[in-house]
Amino acid sequence: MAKPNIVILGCGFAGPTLALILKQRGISSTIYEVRPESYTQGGNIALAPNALRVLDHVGLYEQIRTQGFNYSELNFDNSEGVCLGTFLNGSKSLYNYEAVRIHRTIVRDALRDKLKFEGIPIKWEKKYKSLVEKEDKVLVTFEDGEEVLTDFVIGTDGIHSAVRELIAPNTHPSFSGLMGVMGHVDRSELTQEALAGVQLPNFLFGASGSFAIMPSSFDGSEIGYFATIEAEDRDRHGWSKLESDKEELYKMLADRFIENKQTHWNPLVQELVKKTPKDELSSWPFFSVPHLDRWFSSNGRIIVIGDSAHAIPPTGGQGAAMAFEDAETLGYTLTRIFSSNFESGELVKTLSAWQKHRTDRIANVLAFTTKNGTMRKSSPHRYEQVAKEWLIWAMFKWQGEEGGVRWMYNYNAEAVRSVLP
Ligand SMILES: Cc1cc2nc3c(=O)[nH]c(=O)nc-3n(C[C@H](O)[C@H](O)[C@H](O)COP(=O)(O)OP(=O)(O)OC[C@H]3O[C@@H](n4cnc5c(N)ncnc54)[C@H](O)[C@@H]3O)c2cc1C
Ligand SMILES: *[C@@H]1O[C@H](CO)[C@@H](O)[C@H](O)[C@H]1NC(C)=O
Ligand SMILES: *[C@H]1O[C@H](CO)[C@@H](O)[C@H](O)[C@H]1NC(C)=O
Ligand SMILES: CC(=O)N[C@H]1CO[C@H](CO)[C@@H](O)[C@@H]1O
Repeated sequence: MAKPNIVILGCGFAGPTLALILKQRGISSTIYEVRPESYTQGGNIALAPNALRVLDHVGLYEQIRTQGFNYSELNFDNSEGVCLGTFLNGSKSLYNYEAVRIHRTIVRDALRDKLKFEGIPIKWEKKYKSLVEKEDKVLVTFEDGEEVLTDFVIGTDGIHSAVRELIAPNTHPSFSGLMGVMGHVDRSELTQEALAGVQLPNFLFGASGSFAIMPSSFDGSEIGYFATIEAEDRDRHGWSKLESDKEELYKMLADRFIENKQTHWNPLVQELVKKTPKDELSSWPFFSVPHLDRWFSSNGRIIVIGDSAHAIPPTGGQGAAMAFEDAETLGYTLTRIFSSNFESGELVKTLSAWQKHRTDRIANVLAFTTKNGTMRKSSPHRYEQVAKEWLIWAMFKWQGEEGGVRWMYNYNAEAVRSVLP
């Protein structure tokens, strides 16, 4: 077979990871990204042990480890700061990794630097106009007129994926009714009294929303937070307008976490909101993507992974992890497909085996994250709040600190090899 050639559309988390796994196995690819190289997106991201395992496999864990805040125990409190339980989000002894809270841009830049180091080309501000399947190839035409004939096109173009439209038309993402608002404050700005009231990192639940407080720098000097609140749906223009309207984002926080009649929030939450540099607030509406029966086109030459194939609600901190795992497993699958003894008639069967391996796992992760998602919503009645607190408490008593998530954090993408024909 001629030298394999793969086009990857999207340079977020899944795209670069796939390119690096392929490169380790001698398979070259090119990444095309619609945004300019200078575009940045703020906010922090939680990397669970299963996300870190993939980053380790592409040689980036050691570097990332020292640039984010590592921790094992996450505390759950009510709004007053009364502890309801603790949960192990990571653990060196159980899962081989602690959890890491880190700036999104650090992870993104580490991936991009590694691509450059490995000589993997990234072409910025490239939007495709059409993808046409031609027997065992795909012809990609870009808006600037460039044409590329390739063996595979992999759509890693995120939640509003255009590539998904070709595989499963009219599968538009829908707004879940919840959004996140994120900010951070320097630890030195906060009073000792407020800091003493809450054990960090902490996930606080109250009747007006939930508020996660997590240090986000290696030495813990930066205290980030992530508020989850209910919101009205908007169109894409409305969401990007809100993202740049920092006064409005601030007001959303202040109404719920400072001057809320329903809930009294402990001093740390109130101080964090009051002392946030407003221009650094960011927002994230939670969308879900309808279930796709197939992640690839009928002849198997166009494939989607990551947020374009599925969107995981943010409640379990697993969205990026699933994108990383998809990328690593697809890397091994394509390696198998390009191996010398591969029968080309087996392509769809091989991709189906890979997809089943992934969808089975994602179904389990979704079950975990959505059950917990309903807890994050605000509760209009006091008794519901009490029930919610009791529920969280009972869950910890029953399951213990480990919380029955060993299967989620100990996953190793190399396992896909044993299911491929
Ligand atoms: C603010 C925020 C906070 C988050 N926090 C967490 C968290 O704490 N933990 C967690 O696990 N997950 C979190 N997530 C989710 C996580 O970021 C996503 O699940 C993950 O980034 C998905 O990776 P991806 O590569 O599939 O898509 P993305 O990272 O979205 O990358 C898609 C890329 O494709 C590009 N693109 C789009 N269209 C095209 C096109 N037509 N052609 C070429 N390129 C295109 C985009 O510009 C983008 O660069 C968060 C998301 C957001 C927005
Ligand atoms: C976690 O952070 C501490 C410093 O806060 C550091 O001493 C330790 O080595 C880190 N552990 C890992 C696994 O990075
Ligand atoms: C830790 O657990 C909480 C609750 O399940 C979740 O929201 C958070 O994102 C998790 N963090 C990681 C790194 O998995
Ligand atoms: C039902 C379910 O999946 N519950 C999980 C919710 O989150 C807690 C802590 O994060 C876990 O311990 C539970 O297993």
